Amino acid sequence: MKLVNAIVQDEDAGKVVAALVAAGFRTTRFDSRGGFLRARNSTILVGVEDNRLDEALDVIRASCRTRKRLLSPLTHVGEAGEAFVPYPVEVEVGGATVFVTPVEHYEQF
Ligand code: 2BA
Ligand code: 2BA
Repeated sequence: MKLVNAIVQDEDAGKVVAALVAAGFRTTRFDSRGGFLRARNSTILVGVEDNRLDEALDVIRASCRTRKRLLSPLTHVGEAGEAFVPYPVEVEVGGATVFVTPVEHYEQF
């Protein structure tokens, strides 16, 4: 079994979860926040059998898209110790950042 940790943009998270559930996967969604943009994103956990891992990743891939975001000069103001960026910087936020780890033990009780 593998545990998929997928960090996706908030705009795509509902679609990702719905597509995974429709394909028969079980999921858990957390609200999260990226360290760089400080914007909300979502982290989706999917415990999958090894033989369905690629299918799960395909479903995630099909439900997300990359977007450009502006890192505003004001984003970091007011937080002690943070660097101040004096002009807007455009960054491309990926559709999903995915970590796959082996599951040593799985149990439901
Ligand atoms: P954030 O940390 O808010 O990053 C948003 C986007 O800003 C990133 O998109 C990237 O394009 C840019 N960025 C991040 N750190 C940067 C830096 N030090 N210098 C220049 N540009 C930078 P993505 O790479 O697609 O990441 C989207 C979100 O996925 C991230 O939001 C973070 O929440 C998560 N993420 C990405 N890589 C990660 C990692 N290695 N570990 C944990 N979370 C990660
Ligand atoms: P939910 O996804 O909201 O699922 C709640 C309960 O609904 C499940 O309880 C299960 O009894 C049923 N259920 C879920 N998906 C189903 C499906 N495709 N067909 C039939 N019944 C289904 P639990 O299995 O005890 O799971 C409780 C919560 O634990 C889940 O909430 C989910 O947040 C998490 N979870 C369970 N298995 C997971 C996995 N493989 N990966 C990620 N999260 C999981």
